[in-house]
Amino acid sequence: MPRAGIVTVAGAPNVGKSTLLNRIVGEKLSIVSPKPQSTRDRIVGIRTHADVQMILLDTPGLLDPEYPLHEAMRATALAALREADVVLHLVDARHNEAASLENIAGLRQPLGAPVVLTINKSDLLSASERDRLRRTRPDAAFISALSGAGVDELLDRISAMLPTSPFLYPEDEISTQSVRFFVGELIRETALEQLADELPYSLACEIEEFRETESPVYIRAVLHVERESQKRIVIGAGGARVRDIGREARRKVEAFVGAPVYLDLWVKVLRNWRRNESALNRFGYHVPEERS
Ligand SMILES: Nc1nc2c(ncn2[C@@H]2O[C@H](COP(=O)(O)OP(=O)(O)OP(=O)(O)O)[C@@H](O)[C@H]2O)c(=O)[nH]1
Ligand SMILES: [Mg+2]
Repeated sequence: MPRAGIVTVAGAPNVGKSTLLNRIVGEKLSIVSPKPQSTRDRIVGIRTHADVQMILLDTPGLLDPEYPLHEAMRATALAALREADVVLHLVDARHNEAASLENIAGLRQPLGAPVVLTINKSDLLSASERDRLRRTRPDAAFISALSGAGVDELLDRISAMLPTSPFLYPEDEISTQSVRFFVGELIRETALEQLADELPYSLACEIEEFRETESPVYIRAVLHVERESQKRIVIGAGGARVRDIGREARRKVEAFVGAPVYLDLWVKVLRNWRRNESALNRFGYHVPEERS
C-alpha cells in the first residue's frame, strides 16, 4: 500500500528548515539566507519516491511576535503544525535547545502529530561533540541539510510514520504554489543577499505583472521598503544596486522558469508595511483575528 502525508518542518529562525525542504525535494523552492526570518510563508514541497509521497511544509521560524508581520508568520507556522501527520522539529546542533516544540510554539495543547527531533548543521560539530550529543539525544535524527548527510535515514524514518493512503498529488508535482509566488521569493532572496543587515525585515516583493506567453517572459516587480532612506539604499548610487539585484534575480528567475526573462524591477516606499494589516494582506501575509 502507498503512503502519503504532510510533514511539517518547524523550529527557531535560521536553523536550516528551508535548506532541508530544498534538499528533500531536490529543487531550490524555498529561499535560504544566513539572515534569520527569511521564510514568511508556508512553502509547500512535494517528494514522491517509490510508494511514498511526502508533502513537506516549510514554515517561518517560531519567535515571539513583535509586530503584525510576525503575528502572521507565527499563525502560518502554527496552522502548518496543526495540518501535520509528522512534525520535524529542527534545531541547530550548536544550540543547546532543550525546549520542546510545544514550548517554543507556545502551544496550550500537545501537538496531535508525532515529533521527530532533528539536529541539523551536524557538519559544524567535531566528531567528539557529535558523539556526545548522540548519547544525550539518542532518539534524535542527526543531519546536515547542507551536505545531505543523514537525510536518507531521516526520510526512511518519517516515511514509515506516514499513513497508508493513495498519493495526494500527481507524481511529477513538486509544489502547489504558483510560479509567480516563487519569482517574488527569488527576487526577495537576491535583495537579501545584496543588502545590509538592517534592511531584510523591511523588504517585500510584489509581482505586478507576469506575462508568461511573451518571449522574453515579461515580469514587473516592486521591492517595497518602509522608509525613503531605505529606498535610497536599495537603489544605490546612480541606480547601481537595484541594477545588480535585478541582474542576479533575473538569472535565478530564468533558471526557475526555464526561459529568457525581462525583469522590470522597481523600488517603492510603503510606509511601515510590516505593521499595516491591509498592506500585509496585499502581500499574502494574513494576521490572525484571534491572536494565539
Ligand atoms: N553548515 C551548515 N549550514 C547550514 C545547514 N543547513 C542550513 N545552513 C545554513 O543556515 C542558514 C539558514 O538556513 P535556512 O534554510 O534559510 O534556515 P531557516 O530555518 O529556513 O531560516 P528562517 O526561514 O529564517 O527561519 C543558511 O546560511 C544556510 O546555508 C547545515 O546543515 N550545515
Ligand atoms: Mg526558511
